[in-house]
Amino acid sequence: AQDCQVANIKVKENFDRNRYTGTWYAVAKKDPVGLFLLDNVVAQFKVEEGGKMTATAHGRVIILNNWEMCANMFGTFEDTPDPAKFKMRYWGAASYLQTGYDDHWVIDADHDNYAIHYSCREIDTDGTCLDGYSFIFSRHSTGLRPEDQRIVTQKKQELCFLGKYRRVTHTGFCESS
Ligand code: AZE
Repeated sequence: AQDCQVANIKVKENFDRNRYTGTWYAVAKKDPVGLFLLDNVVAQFKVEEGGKMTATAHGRVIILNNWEMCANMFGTFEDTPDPAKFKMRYWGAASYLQTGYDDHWVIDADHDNYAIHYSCREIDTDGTCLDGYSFIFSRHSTGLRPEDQRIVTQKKQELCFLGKYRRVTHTGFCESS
């Protein structure tokens, strides 16, 4: 059951940032309002000496007047009392890319195959998410394993984002950078 209240969304219990490190391929995404990563999205998570989580990500974007490029992005994560909930400060390698400060919640992850990310940027007056985005990540560039699909569909529903995801294609567009 889900009431679509952002405050009631369940996140991964006992999230282990060390097991989350390494490469994650986005296989599906729900877009926020405005400019966003289009496809070829790959994220790389690290835990720094001292324990802080950081990440890099790239993805194809179209900015300004139809200028297609690969956005190389950086993120640093602030811890919160919940080990699976972070605040992410992010910025681009180039100044004309986006900067921001978003929630970054790990909804679920088995660490070895799939991960489900969620970020609500704006909560509506009724407590539901008015503007948010979400990534479904896989350790495998080929996509999710069939056995993980059911879990992911269930979680998409709990996030009240079911039917709002698009597949993220990987064409190699960002592989040279
Ligand atoms: C995320 C994985 C962890 C690191 C970062 C992520 C988010 C990046 C963006 C980038 C947007 C760029 C745009 C450029 C024009 C969650 C994928 C930094 C939201 C729109």
